[in-house]
Amino acid sequence: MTRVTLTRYLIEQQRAHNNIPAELRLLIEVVARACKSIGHHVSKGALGGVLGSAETENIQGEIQKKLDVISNEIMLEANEWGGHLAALASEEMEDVHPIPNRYPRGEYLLLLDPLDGSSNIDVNVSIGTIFSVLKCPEGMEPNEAAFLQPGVRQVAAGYAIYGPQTMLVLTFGFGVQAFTLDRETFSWVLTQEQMRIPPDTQEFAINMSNQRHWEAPVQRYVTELLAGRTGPRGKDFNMRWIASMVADVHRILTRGGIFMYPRDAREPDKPGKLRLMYEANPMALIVEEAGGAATNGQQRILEIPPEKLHQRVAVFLGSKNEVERVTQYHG
Ligand code: P6P
Repeated sequence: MTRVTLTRYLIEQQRAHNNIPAELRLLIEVVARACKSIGHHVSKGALGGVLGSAETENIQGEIQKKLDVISNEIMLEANEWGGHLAALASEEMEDVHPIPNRYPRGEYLLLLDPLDGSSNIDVNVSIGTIFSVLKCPEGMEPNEAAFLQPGVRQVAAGYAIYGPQTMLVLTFGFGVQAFTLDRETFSWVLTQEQMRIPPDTQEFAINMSNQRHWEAPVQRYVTELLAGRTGPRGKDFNMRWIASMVADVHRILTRGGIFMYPRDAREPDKPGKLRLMYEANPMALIVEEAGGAATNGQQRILEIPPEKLHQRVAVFLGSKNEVERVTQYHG
């Protein structure tokens, strides 16, 4: 079987569909190369002195892991000089990071969770990098306001997962492709052309320890799943919770399922834990492009008008019929 590398895939897609302009191709190749470098640092573990806390805090007031800081730095350095970006935003930085004046600026905006699932770094569980690409509005300065576009405006989205295999999953709005890192040639090789999520599932993902804090529709939905074959759903369900969104979403893309991180009563003024711009939106685009659904319990995540760069959102995503059911319960 001919091995199609990421570069060849992008060039052939542009030739066939004219949907990946040169600057966007450069952006994806630069981000994909940076993900290889992040994965390399992650895999060193204790040998690389990269485990543990950096003793610094991010915008969310969370203690940063050394690898959070390293991953963010790798992405900044990789994307500064190419002339494809107007600015970059990251979970690890409070403010938008404009491309320095010494470099040419392009028309794209890149949003990143450089290393998602940090609580899993020190215990060697899969983690990942999530990215979202928008276009900077014509004639607009690349400040925070330029980033505040709904998820439907994304021109590309993807993630890398650093697990037993290192994989890159991408969408440009024409289906979902997966690439596996060939560690001998250090190339991304196309291994899945059109990932699809089955509309039904028997597997759900939620942090059950928060059950007493959930709102009624989520209580009802999960209680029905737990009732199994003799309950209203008439079938048994299995549960998985990796606590790395990238790993949970990758499992759902691979074999179906529903992922939920609802708002809860612990912090009623917080709409959820996950971030809209660089976690929920990219994952929602990928899931919808694979035939799944993604809502905040009330509406499509991709249609939520952003108000703040780091705003949070409730997330229900995965197998279409399950997401529609739990969303209907919220109605
Ligand atoms: P909890 C990781 O910190 C993360 O942002 C997501 O990747 C993951 O789905 C979620 O938080 C896990 O949250 O509360 O179960 O630790």
